[in-house]
Amino acid sequence: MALFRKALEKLTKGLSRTKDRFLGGLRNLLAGRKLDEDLLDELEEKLIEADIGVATAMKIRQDLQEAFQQRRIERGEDVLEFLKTEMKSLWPECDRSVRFAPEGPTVILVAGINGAGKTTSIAKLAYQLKQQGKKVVLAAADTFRAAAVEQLTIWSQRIGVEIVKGGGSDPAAIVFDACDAARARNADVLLVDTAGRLHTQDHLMRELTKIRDVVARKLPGAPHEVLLVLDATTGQNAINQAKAFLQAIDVTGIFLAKLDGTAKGGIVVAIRNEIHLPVKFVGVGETYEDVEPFDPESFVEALFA
Ligand SMILES: Nc1nc2c(ncn2[C@@H]2O[C@H](COP(=O)(O)OP(=O)(O)OP(=O)(O)O)[C@@H](O)[C@H]2O)c(=O)[nH]1
Ligand SMILES: [Mg+2]
Repeated sequence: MALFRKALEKLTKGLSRTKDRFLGGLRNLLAGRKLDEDLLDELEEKLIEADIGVATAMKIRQDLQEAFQQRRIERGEDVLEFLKTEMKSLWPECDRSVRFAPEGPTVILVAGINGAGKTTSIAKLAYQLKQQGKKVVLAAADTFRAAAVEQLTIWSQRIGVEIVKGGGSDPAAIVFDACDAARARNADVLLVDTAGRLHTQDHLMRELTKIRDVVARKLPGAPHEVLLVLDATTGQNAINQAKAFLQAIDVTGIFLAKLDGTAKGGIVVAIRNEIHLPVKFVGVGETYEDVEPFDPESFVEALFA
């Protein structure tokens, strides 16, 4: 319970701008009002502004109207509780845990466009897994930018995990070696950093699938997870990016980075309704400790706190 409270506090702090701009506003908007068409219009608009997505905002509006007609809610003040319950119900019990290999190294491929937060998110996962007593190896397969390998190396030193980097520029070759290294060193998890930008998007997707094919040949059942890192501050754009990656590779979950930097936490709802993939982790800051497993209950509470 203490842990839950800590996570909630951190997320609430992270979402503080959301609270100020979006939901803090809602509380004022609702106080002392009767739930009429005007208020419904205003509410729908606020939901859309918060990145919840047009279709979902319309659905929530309809449900509110119905609840009002059936006299289940009457006053503006009741709306907040209604919204909380409605949003929490969007995430029925679903498996958000990491899929580990039954034996041998688990491979987690991390993808996303440049600047989304891949390398930082890898550091967060590496730290968390290490805290859980797991042996972690990193693969520096983003060879497009020279600084990328350096950045991952610094994280590996700070956290105290091994890193495999290659002299050459072929990411598939580095991943090939990293799989061998992970097995030879009895690692539990191999985290693979990938490029976010290549000459064209087509290049990027082809390189990703090539990396996936290499790990699939090297280790049974790999990759066990393909986490797509999305930048929460890019709003609906993140949804479009996700769709492009989904066409190229079997993404198994979302790592939603920079949730602390957006006034629009509603993007989590849009991800749920538009790309149907579980958000497994959320990033709430720039250090390796700033990561939380996504928990709908605490997320919705934080959103409306
Ligand atoms: N506030 C905040 N900043 C973050 C978070 N995650 C990443 N960042 C910042 O976002 C910027 C980009 O992060 P990177 O991890 O380098 O992103 P990347 O996807 O690896 O970028 P490329 O390697 O260029 O493709 C850095 O300044 C990070 O500190 C987060 O959860 N919250
Ligand atoms: Mg990077």
